[in-house]
Formats: sequence, structure tokens, C-alpha cells
Amino acid sequence: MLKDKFYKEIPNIHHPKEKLVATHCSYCGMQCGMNLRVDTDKNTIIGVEPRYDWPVTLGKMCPKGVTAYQQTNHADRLLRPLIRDDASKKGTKEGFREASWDEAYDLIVHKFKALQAQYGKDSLSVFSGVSMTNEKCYLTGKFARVALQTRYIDYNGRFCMSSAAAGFLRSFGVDRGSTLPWTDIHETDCLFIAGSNTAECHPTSMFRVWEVQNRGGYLIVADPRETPLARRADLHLDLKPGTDLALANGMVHLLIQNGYADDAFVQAHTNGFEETKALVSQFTPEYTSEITGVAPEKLIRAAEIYGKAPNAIVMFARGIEQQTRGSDNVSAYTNMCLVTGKIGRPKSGVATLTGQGNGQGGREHGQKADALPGYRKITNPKHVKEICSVWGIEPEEMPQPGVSAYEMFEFMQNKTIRGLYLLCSNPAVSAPNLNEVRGALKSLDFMVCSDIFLSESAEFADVVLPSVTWSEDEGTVTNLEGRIIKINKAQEPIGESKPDWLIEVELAERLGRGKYFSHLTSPAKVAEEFRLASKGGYADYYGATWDKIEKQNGVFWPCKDKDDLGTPYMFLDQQYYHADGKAQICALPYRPPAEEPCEQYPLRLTTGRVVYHYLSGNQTRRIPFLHDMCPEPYVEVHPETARQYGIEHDEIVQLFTRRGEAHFKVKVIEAIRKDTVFVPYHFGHEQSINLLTIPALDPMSRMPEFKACAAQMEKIAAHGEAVR
Ligand SMILES: Nc1nc2c(c(=O)[nH]1)N[C@H]1C(S)=C(S)[C@@H](COP(=O)(O)OP(=O)(O)OC[C@H]3O[C@@H](n4cnc5c(=O)[nH]c(N)nc54)[C@H](O)[C@@H]3O)O[C@H]1N2
Ligand SMILES: Nc1nc2c(c(=O)[nH]1)N[C@H]1C(S)=C(S)[C@@H](COP(=O)(O)OP(=O)(O)OC[C@H]3O[C@@H](n4cnc5c(=O)[nH]c(N)nc54)[C@H](O)[C@@H]3O)O[C@H]1N2
Ligand code: SF4
Ligand SMILES: [Mo]
Repeated sequence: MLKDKFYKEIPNIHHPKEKLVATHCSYCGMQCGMNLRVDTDKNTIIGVEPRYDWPVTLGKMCPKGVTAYQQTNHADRLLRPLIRDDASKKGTKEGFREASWDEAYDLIVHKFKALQAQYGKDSLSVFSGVSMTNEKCYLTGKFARVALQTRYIDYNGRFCMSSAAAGFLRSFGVDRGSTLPWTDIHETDCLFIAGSNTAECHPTSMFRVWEVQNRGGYLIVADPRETPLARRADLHLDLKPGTDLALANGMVHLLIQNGYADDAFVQAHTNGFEETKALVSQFTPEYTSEITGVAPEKLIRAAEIYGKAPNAIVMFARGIEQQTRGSDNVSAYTNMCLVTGKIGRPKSGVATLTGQGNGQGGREHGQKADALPGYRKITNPKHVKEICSVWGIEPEEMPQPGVSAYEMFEFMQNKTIRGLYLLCSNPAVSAPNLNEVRGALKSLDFMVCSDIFLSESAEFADVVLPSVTWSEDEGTVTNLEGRIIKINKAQEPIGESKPDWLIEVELAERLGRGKYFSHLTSPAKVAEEFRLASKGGYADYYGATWDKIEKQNGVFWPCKDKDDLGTPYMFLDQQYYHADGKAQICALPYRPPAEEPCEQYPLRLTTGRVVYHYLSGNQTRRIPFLHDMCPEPYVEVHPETARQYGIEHDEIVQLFTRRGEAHFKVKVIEAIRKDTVFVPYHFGHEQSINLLTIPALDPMSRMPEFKACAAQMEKIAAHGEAVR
């Protein structure tokens, strides 16, 4: 177990009528340790307490975590399947009636079979999410390929971790989000954090960040907004949205020019140094400043601090990844570590702050359009053969690769895809360019949605299936360190709700594919098959048994067999996963965002999160405290910009782009660039900022450019009309 200086054993005090179930939060990749308090007479969850004995978070939790338990027995929970009888009400909450599971299953099977008979196997699609355990994510990939036999599966991680994954694959040949455990962070000498609102999005990391500064180390933050993290930074690089590639190239240029490159390391363990050196040489502080808007002196100082630090960690999140050059940004910032050799050892390395609870594990085991379990590729015949032998199908039966998440909606629009099985995601809020995406959902011949609450996306469904919360089932997730941990069951599913693995097994049986699924009668049984399927892939979980996970406080992958304790540190042996064992330093030319500001749309719109809500908000908007703290979206505007537009704090503006418009209350705030506006995206229907965002995709990762597009705003007069 990785303990650190903050670790203290604190005994749990038990109440005679309560039991504590040790588990982790349902939300973000931090996966804070918590004990759910269960009333042993009623067998219901009644509260929560932090787990001081969880080494990553040591009893810390954020406002979402301390209220997460309120989801389980919430009055809005879906308790029985719903069937739509009124097609004219599609896209609203109305027009559903309750049904039995048998009736719902019969209808789904009848419709799915009819669509496939008429339009072929690939007329169906699966869109999933990674708030699910590894076991469920694994089974969902198998369900699409073996039960539905369709090529079209992708998931919400495409909007989240796809650029980090593509960038790390290019740099290292492997994608484990962090090269080192979180318990190292506070011991480093310099943190360089780009495009992460850590204090609001990974709040329980902050005590380690502050400790770096308390020890005399440095914090450098690159963000167009002065977030709570940036406010305390030693240097805040307040760049224009979408210009990270120039900033990263500028940093690498200064590191090389000022003698901070580690020539011996570069020579022994990397490729690509010379091309990169030549490419970044044009990114002088002055040129970089012209593109990014960051003062040259700040760039020089930042490179000096990072270059001189004995140990340093580069971290980033969606701010740099949700761009059309997102995967390039990941590799370009990773170049900082590779050029200076600050990687592959304790206290130095690189980490993306993985977003969703199982954002790491969920991207490894076959929910992606082109991926199979263990991070295998569906385009690699050897990989296909390996998985076929676990699944018991012939290689010829394995479907072809599909298309990425946003492209699936385009395929729905053009009727290539006619049916959708949606689970654990709410794209009617969270996908870009919502006017198109909502139209795509409406145009489907048949749609099923599995959720715990009736989401904005469920409003488009023909059948809604009630699933269970994380607290009513068990399994593993992989946190942002790459540590596989155990989620434990605290309560029986309420109403008639069922876990997604069971729904998939029962549907597969009714679709006539029972022989591939019927043996999967519990999460533990799914786990057994899943570990076997991952065996031999580079995301190898075979040795990560539930026993070992309990005993060791988690197991870092790869963990190949029973004697392997797992891999907290990647690349300690300086062996990277490319064929020659070397890491790739990448020469990446700068290109601006897909849409630059212009006369008609002079502002840069960027989007993101607040501490009180989670993603599409379908869970957190229902929790009274979280709703009270942040009941509606708003647009952040700099005071000078507000003056220019003649708008005041709390007034309503119409914000618009080439794709759509919406009305927002103005929050006048100095903590943003004058040329940039920011809107949080956690809200539905006409309050969704994604009505405005651009579906321009990163060519490598297929990540949409959520973080930069061109916008304009106008004040709304009292009668509700825009003032022109
Ligand atoms: N409270 C809360 N926490 C969460 C979540 C949540 O919904 N709510 N979601 C979880 C998930 S799934 C994710 S993916 C993570 C996301 O975690 P983050 O990536 O930290 O969150 P965001 O708010 O999307 O964006 C981060 C920062 O990027 C900045 N930014 C915008 N454009 C640019 C740019 O062009 N360059 C740079 N360098 N920065 C830019 C924004 O100002 C913002 O401060 O959070 C996880 N944690
Ligand atoms: N403009 C803009 N848009 C963005 C982003 C941004 O920064 N800006 N960020 C993107 C990112 S990083 C992400 S991760 C996506 C997330 O976008 P979504 O995938 O829409 O995120 P969630 O709100 O988590 O949706 C999960 C849904 O599944 C339900 N659910 C929870 N647990 C379970 C379960 O076990 N089973 C089932 N069946 N359902 C369950 C929840 O109630 C919820 O309705 O949004 C993306 N969209
Ligand atoms: S930081 Fe993330 S995992 Fe921890 S309590 Fe908050 S939402 Fe949950
Ligand atoms: Mo995410």
C-alpha cells in the first residue's frame, strides 16, 4: 500500500443499528474514499462519512461527494420500465406509461430484430458512458459486438479522454493517464498545470497542490480564466482559448535553448528530438506571445522554473484536450517531460486529470468504436483472434470498426443508424451542436435509454429502462492514477431497477445470443471473464483480483498475474511501449482553432464546469443543496467587455454562434480574459450551452472542440427581444 506522510489510521466508530460500507464516490476520477452509512433495520442508505483510511484522498470529499448518497433513494428514481405510447410527444417528458420488464424486453427485441431484418445488423447502435464499473463497460462492448452484432458502438469518453488517450499513445505507445501515483504529487518541486480547473473539478487533489507551494516548490497554471488554482499560482499563463500548441512549443523551445534538455536521456530513450527542436525554434517568446497573448517574460520565467526544478510534474485536463488539436496538445506538453528527462521516476512525470469515475478503465476495455478489451484494436487480426477465443465467436463474426460519438449522430441523421441503445450518458445535453444531435435522436426509428433518472436524452426514447446507482451494485473502477479499486454494494436496488450488466445479459438471451451471456450471473462472474479478456493486452488486469484490490488498497495496471503487485510507476525501467522501447518527442506545427473570432462573432466562447454540478447535471441538479448553490447557468464576462456591450451583472444576454443561441444571466468577473466568455454546461433544454458549441473534431482523437468557438452576445431588453 502506498502510504504517505498525511496518512493516519482512524478507527471507524460503529453505531449498533448502522453498518458502514466502504466504497468510493460515484462521480469524478478522484474516486474519493467514502463509507456509506446503512440503516441495518431498513437496509437503506442514510448517509455518508469520509474514509480517512483511503490513501489517495485521506478523508477529503467535495460538495458533490458528501451529497452523492442522496441519489439512491431519491423521489425521482426510475422504478419501473417506461414505454412511450404517444409518439407525438417524443422529445418531452410526457407520453410514457409504466410497463413490466417482460413487456419492455419483448418490445425492444421485436423492434431491434425488425430493424436488423430490414436494414442490416449495422442499423443498430450503442452509446454508453463510464460512470459504470469496468465489468459493465466490458460487457457493453461485448453486448454490441456479440448480442447486437453491430459495428456502431462509442461512448461519452470520446468527449472526455479521447485526446489524452491518442496523445499518450503517440508519445509513449501506451495510455495510462498518470505515470505516477497521486501520493507523489505533494512531494514534487514544480507543478505545471494546463487547462484544469483542479480546485473545482478535482478538489480533493488540492491539499497536495498547496503542499508543493508550502514546501517552497512552484505552481504554474495555463488557463484563460483565473480559476481558484490560477489565483494562487506562482505564474498564471492566461492564454487565449485554443492556443495551447503554441504555448507548449514555446516552452519546449525555451527549455532546449536555455540548456535544460537532458541530452543523455534524450539520446538513450527518445526519438524525434532533432525534428522537434527545429520545429519549435520559431516559437520564440515573442512569436508565442503573439499567438497566445501571454507576456514573453512569463513564458521565460515558466521555462526557467520548470527547467530548474529537480522534480516536476506536467498535468493537464480538458482545457487543452477538448480542441481540434487536443491530441497534439497532449503530446506537445508531454514533450516538456521527455526533453528534460523528468519522467519515469518518483515525483516526476505527466498526468492527465481523468474526468469520470471510471474514465480510465472505461476507455480500455472495448466501448470505443475501434477498441477491444485490454486496449486491443479491432483492426488488428491477432487482437481480434485473442478476444474471439474468450467470447467463443469466430473472427469473421467480429464487426468492423464503427465511428466516433459525434459521427454516430450524423449517421442517425442520414439514416445509416436507425436504432439506439443508450446507457449511462445524456448526450441531449452533453454533445456539441445540440440542435443537430437532438434532431438525430428524434429521427431514430427506435431508441432505448437506460438511466437512473429520466434524463433529457430519455425524453427521446421509446423505451426507458430503470438502472441502479453505483451504491446498489458492486464491481471495480480504475481511478485517475490507473489504480483499480472496488465499489461495494450498500443497498438492494430500489423498485424494479436492475444493474446494466443484468439488463444486457437478459436482453442478449431474448435476442437468441444467450449461449454467450447466460453464464454471467453476477458481477463477480463478469469480472472473471473480463480479467481474462484483458490478459495479454497492455491494459492487463488479469492479476487484479478483488481480493488483491481489497488487501492492497487498489492495484495499479498492468498487473499480469497472481504474484504481480501491480505498477504504481510507469516507465521506471525507461522502457516505453513503442516497438524500439523509446518514447516519441513529437514535432507538431501550430494550427488555430477551427473557428476564429471575426467581425460578426468577435468573442471566444469556452465552456466547462462548476464545483456543484456533474456533467449533464442529470444527477446533481436533483440534489437540493447542489441545486441551491448553482440553480442555473450564466455567462462570465470581463468588466471591460461588459461595459463595451452596455451590460451589467445579472442582466440577461442572448449569446449566439453560427449554430445556435441561448439566453444567460451575466456574471461580470475580472477572472477572465477580455476577449473570452465562459459558460458552464451542466443544464438542459434551452439552457444548454451546447446549442452553441462547434462539432469540429480533432482528426486523430475525434474529440469535439468544446473549448473554443467564435460567439457574439446582445443585451436582452425587458420585453425579451434582443437589442440590436
Ligand atoms: N465539479 C465537477 N467536477 C468534475 C466534473 C464536473 O462536471 N463537475 N466532471 C469530471 C469530468 S468528466 C471531467 S472531464 C473533468 C474536467 O475537468 P477540467 O478539465 O478541469 O474542467 P473544465 O471546466 O472542462 O475545463 C478546465 C479549464 O480549462 C480552461 N480552458 C478553457 N479553454 C482553454 C484553453 O484553450 N486552454 C487552456 N489551457 N485552458 C482552457 C477553463 O477555463 C477551465 O478552467 O472534471 C471532472 N470533475
Ligand atoms: N460544452 C461542453 N460539453 C461537454 C464538456 C465540456 O467541457 N463542455 N465535457 C464533455 C465531457 S468531458 C464529458 S465526460 C461528457 C459527459 O456527458 P454525459 O455522458 O452526458 O454525462 P453524465 O451527466 O454523467 O451522463 C450520465 C447519465 O447516466 C446516468 N447514470 C449514472 N450512472 C448510471 C449507471 O450506472 N447506469 C445507467 N444506465 N445510467 C447511469 C446519469 O443519470 C446521467 O443521465 O460531456 C461532454 N460535454
Ligand atoms: S472530488 Fe470527485 S470523487 Fe471526490 S467527492 Fe468530489 S466528485 Fe466525488
Ligand atoms: Mo469528462
